[in-house]
Amino acid sequence: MKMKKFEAVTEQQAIEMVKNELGMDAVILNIKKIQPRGLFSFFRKPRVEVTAAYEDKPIANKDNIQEEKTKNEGADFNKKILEKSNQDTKKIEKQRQTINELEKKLSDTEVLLEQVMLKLSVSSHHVNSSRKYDNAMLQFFYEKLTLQGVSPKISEVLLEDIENIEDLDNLDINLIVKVVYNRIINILGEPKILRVEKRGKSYAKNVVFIGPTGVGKTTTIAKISSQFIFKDHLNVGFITADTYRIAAVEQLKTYADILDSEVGVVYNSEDVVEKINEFKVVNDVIFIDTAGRSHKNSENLNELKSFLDVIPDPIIYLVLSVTTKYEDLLNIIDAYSKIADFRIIFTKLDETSCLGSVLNICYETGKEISYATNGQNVPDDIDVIKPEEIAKDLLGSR
Ligand SMILES: Nc1nc2c(ncn2[C@@H]2O[C@H](COP(=O)(O)OP(=O)(O)O)[C@@H](O)[C@H]2O)c(=O)[nH]1
Ligand SMILES: [Mg+2]
Repeated sequence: MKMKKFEAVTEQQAIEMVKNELGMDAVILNIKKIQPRGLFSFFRKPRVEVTAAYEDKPIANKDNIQEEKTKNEGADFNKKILEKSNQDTKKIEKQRQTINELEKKLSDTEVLLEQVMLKLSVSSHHVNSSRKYDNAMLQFFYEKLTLQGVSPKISEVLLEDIENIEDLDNLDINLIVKVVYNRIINILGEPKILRVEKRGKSYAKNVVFIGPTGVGKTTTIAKISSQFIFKDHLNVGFITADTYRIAAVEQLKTYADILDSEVGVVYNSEDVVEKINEFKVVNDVIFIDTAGRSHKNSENLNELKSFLDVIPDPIIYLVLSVTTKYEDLLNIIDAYSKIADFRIIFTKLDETSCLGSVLNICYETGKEISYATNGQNVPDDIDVIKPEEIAKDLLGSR
């Protein structure tokens, strides 16, 4: 509490002043008359002094009161706005929550729908086909894999881990995909790419390409060698033993010209040894092209064997087109296995959407895989085989 004195001519005026300045809550403590004193006091009227007490807060006169009122009203307004905005925020939050819940429900429904669709397609799938599995999911994957050219036997191998799971009917599709995917990757193994380092004088790596006619041996040599020349800045020499077709020699010469490299043409085993000795002095790697040989012609294959036998430490690639029938591919690999130890390059992946035979071959022959070509463009249409991509292809998720 504070006290303040007000002086006025009349008591009423003084109280009026108190009210104006201190507000209606001010308490009048004392009222007294003050007689004028000193010189000329006779001419002055007596005054009234009012002592008032008030709460210790900013002194309020009429203006202050109005100001206070406005302030209060403003505060009220702000408060209301704040309340409203709080309410609005709460409302928005609630709406957002509802939307989130709806979205979640929707995506759950989508997943559910996908599963139902899958189940439906599964059940419609084997109406006309002979069933391998009682379980619809397993049957679905079995058909999917065999449709991609994976042999029935290997499709069963891929699914055997899942088949042994107890609660098969409630199995999550993603789990099946994961298990099969990993199995495919394991069967395909790590691709074996060609590594060439810049060597000392008089040593070059000898890389030989063998395989049936027209599979893409010469084109693939051009693709791989371009990488060594342009990317690794290695010296590359070419030797061709494909003298059966004039065009074949010309084809390699054309690529060698573009790549600014030398080509040697050889007709027999002695020639090739001589050429290698000549080329190894200046080159880091020598690519040796051979004539296409039918796997059914054992005489031709034996000739090729004699040729391969004289090449020092050869790295041999058997080039196979994925467009060749799977049984033929197995026979080709079998026949060539008798004359050489090789890695496999698959060509013409762009010409098929069934890569099952790649997996079949890896499983059945245990041969290492390396590159895959997917078009006629030199040097671009080649890459190291990517087991993950083949697995995705086979599972139909690419
Ligand atoms: N579509 C496609 N064609 C290819 C591929 N690789 C090579 N070819 C083509 O297959 C044909 C035969 O290729 P070539 O290298 O002469 O086969 P080679 O007889 O085994 O030496 C040529 O027309 C090539 O352009 C490929 O990955 N995809
Ligand atoms: Mg050729």
